[in-house]
Amino acid sequence: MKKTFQCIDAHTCGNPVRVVAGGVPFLEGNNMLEKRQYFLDHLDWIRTGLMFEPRGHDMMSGSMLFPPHDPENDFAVLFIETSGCLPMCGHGTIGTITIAIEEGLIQPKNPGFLRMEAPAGLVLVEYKQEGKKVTSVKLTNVKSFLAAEGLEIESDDLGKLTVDVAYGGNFYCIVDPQENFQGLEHYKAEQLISMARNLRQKMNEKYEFVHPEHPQIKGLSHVLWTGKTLEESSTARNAVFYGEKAIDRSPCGTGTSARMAQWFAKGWLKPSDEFIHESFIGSKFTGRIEEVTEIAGKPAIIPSIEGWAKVYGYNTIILDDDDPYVHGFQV
Ligand code: PYC
Repeated sequence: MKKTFQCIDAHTCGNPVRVVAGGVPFLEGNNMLEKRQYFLDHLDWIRTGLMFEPRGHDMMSGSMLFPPHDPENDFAVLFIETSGCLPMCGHGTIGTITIAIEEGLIQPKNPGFLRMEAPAGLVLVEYKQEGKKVTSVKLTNVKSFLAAEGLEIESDDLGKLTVDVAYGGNFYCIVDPQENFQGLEHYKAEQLISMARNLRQKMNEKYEFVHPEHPQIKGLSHVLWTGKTLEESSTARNAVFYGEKAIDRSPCGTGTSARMAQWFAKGWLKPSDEFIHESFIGSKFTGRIEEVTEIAGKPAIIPSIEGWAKVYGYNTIILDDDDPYVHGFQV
C-alpha cells in the first residue's frame, strides 16, 4: 500500500507544525475526543510515519483539519505529535491557523475570528493579517486549573522535589527552583530531557491525574521546568519536555496556560496582568486571563495565548509499505 499526504510545514516561535492538507483519513466519532480515540486505535501509523524519523524528528508535531460537529463552529482539529494525539496544543493551534488562513484551507464565517473544536474543548481564535500573511494568532483556551500543589516526589537525578501539577489542555508537572533544582538555566537541554523523562514516569507511578469533566483526558504528559528570564521585560521562562526527547522551542501554549493557572491560584497573577512567557530559545508568547471561572468546585481560569508562526514549505510525503521505516522510528 502507498499513501500520499500533502503537508504544509511551518514553525510557531521555533517549534514545528506540519498540517496535513491532503490525504486526511475518515474518522468515526461524534466529537473530536471520539475521533481522536478512533485515530489512535486504527490509524496511528499515519502519525508515526509523518512525525517520527526519517520524515520527522523528535520535536515534530502537526495537525489534521475536519468539518465541525456543531455548525456554529468553523472547523475541528486533530493534533498529531511525537507524543501521541494531544487533547490540545497551543503552538500547534497558532501554526495551524497561520497555515490554514494563508493557504486557504478554511473559510472563516467571520474573517479574523475562528471557532475551533479541539479534543479538549472549544477554542476561540482571533488572528491578524497584513495582506495574505497572518501576523499574529490569539487563542482563548479551555478551562485551566491548578490540579495539585506541593506534591513530593523522588527524582533519580535530582533527589527530593516538591512540584505542582496544573492543567492547560494537558497535565503539566511544574518544577520551580528549589533546593535540589536551581533553575532551567543551570542545565543543558539533554539534561532537562532525561531528568524530565524520569520525573514524568515517577509522577505517573505515584499519582493519578484525571480531568474532572473529560475522564478520557488523564495522565501527566509534560514536565515544565522554570528558571530566570533572559530579558527583564518578560514575566517568566520555561522549558517544556514532551514526547520522549523533545524540549518545546516555543513557550508552549498549553504549558503557558497551565502555569498561568498555577500563578493565579497562588495569587501571583491577576486578570489584568500580561504574562510574557519565554521559551528555552527565548521566543515569546503573551498570555492573559480572559475569565475567572471554576471547574468541579475549584478555581479555574480561561487563559488566552498570543504568538506567531511562519510557513516555510510544502512537503508531499509518501508512506509506502515497501519502505522498512514506513511507520517511522525513534532512537
Ligand atoms: O504549545 O501546547 C503547546 C505544546 C504542547 C506540546 C508542545 N507544544
